[in-house]
Amino acid sequence: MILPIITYPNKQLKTRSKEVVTFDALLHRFLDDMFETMMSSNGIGLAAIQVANPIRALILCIPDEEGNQHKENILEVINPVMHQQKGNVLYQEGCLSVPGFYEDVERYETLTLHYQNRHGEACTLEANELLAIAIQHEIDHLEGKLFIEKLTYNRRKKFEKEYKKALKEKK
Ligand code: QAP
Ligand code: CO
Repeated sequence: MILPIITYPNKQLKTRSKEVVTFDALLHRFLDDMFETMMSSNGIGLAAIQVANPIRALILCIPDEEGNQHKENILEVINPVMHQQKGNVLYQEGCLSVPGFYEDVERYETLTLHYQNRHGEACTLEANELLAIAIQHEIDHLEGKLFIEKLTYNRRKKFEKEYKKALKEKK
């Protein structure tokens, strides 16, 4: 089932999501719905709060060199904690909850992630490149943060102006 995606400036996106404690069929169905929703919107990452569920769950499906996404490459991340963040990179980010806007954001280059999978099993992952960037972007969602909050004052002003204009034109 494709779920509606909440977009900025919806205040729900500011929610701090809660730990997942029950790894049951309901969670599995929800993760499946998140995947369908993300793929139908051409996303590479989605946090649960973006579909109005404030739980610490996110999914990622990083494209291959040709830009194709494969269901086997889906990463389901529950209750993540980042460790050993190193280096810095700039990457032009976007977000399904901020449609049509892309801007450079600084992130750590590499990190180690501790998380649980859909069965509640403890997992560890070493991430770099786009995966490391996507993990940080999605974990920010769990804290109620959007990438636009990391922009400089002037770029944020540019964003607000452009986004408001785009919203008006949609109506
Ligand atoms: C987060 O973002 C991310 O504006 C995932 O019109 C971003 O999937 C991780 C999207 C950058 C790493 C690097 C955005 C689709 C998708 C849009 C997305 C749009 C259509 C964003
Ligand atoms: Co996002």
